[in-house]
Amino acid sequence: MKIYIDGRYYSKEDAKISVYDHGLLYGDGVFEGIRIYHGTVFRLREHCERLYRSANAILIRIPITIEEMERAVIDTVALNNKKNAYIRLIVTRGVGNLGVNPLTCEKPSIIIIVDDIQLYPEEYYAKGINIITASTRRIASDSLDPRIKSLNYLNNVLAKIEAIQSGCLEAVMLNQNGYISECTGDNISIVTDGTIMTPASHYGALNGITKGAVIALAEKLGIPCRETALTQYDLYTADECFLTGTGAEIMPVVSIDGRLIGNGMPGEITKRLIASFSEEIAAQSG
Ligand code: PXG
Repeated sequence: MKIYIDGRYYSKEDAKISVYDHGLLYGDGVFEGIRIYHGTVFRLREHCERLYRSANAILIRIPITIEEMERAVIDTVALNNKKNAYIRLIVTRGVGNLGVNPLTCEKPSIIIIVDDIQLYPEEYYAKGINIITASTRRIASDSLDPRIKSLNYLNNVLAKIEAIQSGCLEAVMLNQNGYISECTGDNISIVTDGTIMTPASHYGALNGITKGAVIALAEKLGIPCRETALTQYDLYTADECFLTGTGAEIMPVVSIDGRLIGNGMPGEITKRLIASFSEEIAAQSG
């Protein structure tokens, strides 16, 4: 395995960063998770654009251009010779003093890891998962906008622990006003009366690239789709529910807080989207 750090490649054993890096000391940095399908990087430009937007929002100036970043990702993928894998692209604030002040950090560091990923066991894609609502609220947008994909995942980690302690694989989080935002590592959507509905990102959700891909697919398939405000009642009374994310792809949800969604089986529209999504992946890579 070859890991990229600031323009050089290291083996997994030698890929190390300073303990003075503010990414470690303060979670001060941004990242992306990207998929490689059949040797092609999925939606690389979109991921890089989101990375640069996240960095800009927290005043990190990435020391290479977006084109150079794309090239670095593609080169690292080629060097690792993996056809189906996951890319973790990280930009940290860099090495500084002990002390929050980011101005002591001279240069942001760029790290690219290419490795395998499986977020959910395979059998759940056919039968769906149960989720709970976490009591941990999504961090408020005026504290740290959830559209920034930062290295600060503690809020999500706490909600994930709630999910696991309840025997679930994922938890949905509400925002400060009680509206549905997203899950700990996935966006959430429902289907009611044939319409797909998903919280708009200003309700406290990451602007998910998989969610965007699914909305585009829905349009192609002629399925109405709306980004809107959703409450727990909307989830409980939905005909179908599914999660979207780079790691998860499209995962059916069959119960929420003990309420069955639809008949407790993955819904028809969800299944159509899963089928179209895998066709799209096959087509873009073919
Ligand atoms: N919300 C959050 C909080 C996420 O972290 C998504 C939504 C889905 O966004 P994309 O753009 O991926 O469709 C994410 C993405 C992991 C892992 O290691 C998490 C994600 C992606 C890949 C791996 O848990 N989350």
